[in-house]
Amino acid sequence: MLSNSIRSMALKRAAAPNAYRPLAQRFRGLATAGKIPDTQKAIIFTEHGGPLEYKDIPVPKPKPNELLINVKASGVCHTDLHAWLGDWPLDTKLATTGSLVGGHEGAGVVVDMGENVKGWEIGDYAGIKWLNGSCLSCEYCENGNESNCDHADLSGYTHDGSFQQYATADAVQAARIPKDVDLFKVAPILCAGITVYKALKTAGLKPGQWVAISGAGGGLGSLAVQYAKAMGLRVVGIDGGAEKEQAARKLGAEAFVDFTKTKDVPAAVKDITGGGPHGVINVSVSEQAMQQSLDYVRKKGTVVLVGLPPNAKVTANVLDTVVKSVDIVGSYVGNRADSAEAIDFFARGLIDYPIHIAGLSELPEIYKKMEKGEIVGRYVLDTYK
Ligand code: 8ID
Ligand code: ZN
Repeated sequence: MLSNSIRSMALKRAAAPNAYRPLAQRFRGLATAGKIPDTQKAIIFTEHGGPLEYKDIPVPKPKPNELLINVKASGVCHTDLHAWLGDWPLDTKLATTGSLVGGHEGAGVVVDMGENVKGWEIGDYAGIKWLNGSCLSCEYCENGNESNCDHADLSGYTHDGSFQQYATADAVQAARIPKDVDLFKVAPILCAGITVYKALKTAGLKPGQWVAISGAGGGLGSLAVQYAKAMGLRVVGIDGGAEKEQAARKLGAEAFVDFTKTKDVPAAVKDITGGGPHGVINVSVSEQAMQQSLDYVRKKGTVVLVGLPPNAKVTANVLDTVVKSVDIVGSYVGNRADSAEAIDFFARGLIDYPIHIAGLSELPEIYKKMEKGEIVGRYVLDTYK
């Protein structure tokens, strides 16, 4: 049962944030090119919303530009649930090959690489991010906006991802992970951390200003609270339920608004922040929550849209937007520099948040909990369980 296998490591490492290292990681981190098996365990599906099969599949071969990474740990992002359900109007790998391995928060060890790879060694720690690779020569890539590349290859979406023991990643985009960090705790940084770090930078806030994190108790939200705190911001968290409130406050939220109990969320947020937060990071999967953020943001403030509820729209009242002079912007993961910076915040011990470790085979149960909004923080899968 899932509940028996959860080992919540939340907030136990305050004094020595990266000292904890699972035993399993220490012993399994020794794979070398000579010992790569032909097959491996993976979670694979062949139709959207169809069976998530835990089974043996071939270990992929790296292309000339790719690393082969022995994945130890993979976070489970709500995007993986969207990919499995197929609820975005963007084709997944199912359209081309008929199967998909999800996952894009994979942390592991480099065990092999293609002949064109430079600057990586066997045994390095590497991360699989949402942006697996991009063309590197279009206008967007040239300007450091690789996630906007028309040819972006996406882990767990157009490229088999990290819900398997061995996964490939373009060596240029793969994240460099320092050797002294816990691979289970760093895994969620590879999407959730990078994304919220970039979103906070996009909001352009100054230390001492208020930021609202809408969806503060979830995977991205928990990390957003910690990054915001590390940046010297004052945080009001918005989410539902006592457990999420407790977690958000423990992570650094100065105030919390429970959307399940509060009749007028915008009024409550404005009241707490003395006229509205200077910035809003929308990481909920709720169109309504995003719409509300346009009401409560402070004059001259910035609303950042990050969460991706299917088919959602927000409507901006032109007069309000002009007279309040509000910025409404989208933010989509981050580039290589954002990734390195977000990992660096973590490696310096500034970021800690609740993770729950489960086995790879338990993914279907995790998706059920995620759909119901029951997860506080992030699930991280042990690919060897
Ligand atoms: O680059 C990007 N833009 C990017 C990157 C990664 C993820 C976008 N995402 C998207 C995901 O695809 C997903 O749509 O961000 C969204 C959130 O991902 P997540 O943090 O992995 O999901 P979660 O752990 O399920 O957390 C969502 C939280 O939102 C709360 C839930 O209670 C949960 O804690 N929430 C909901 I649903 N309705 C809310 C509301 N009305 C709400 N919180 C406040 N008000
Ligand atoms: Zn993600």
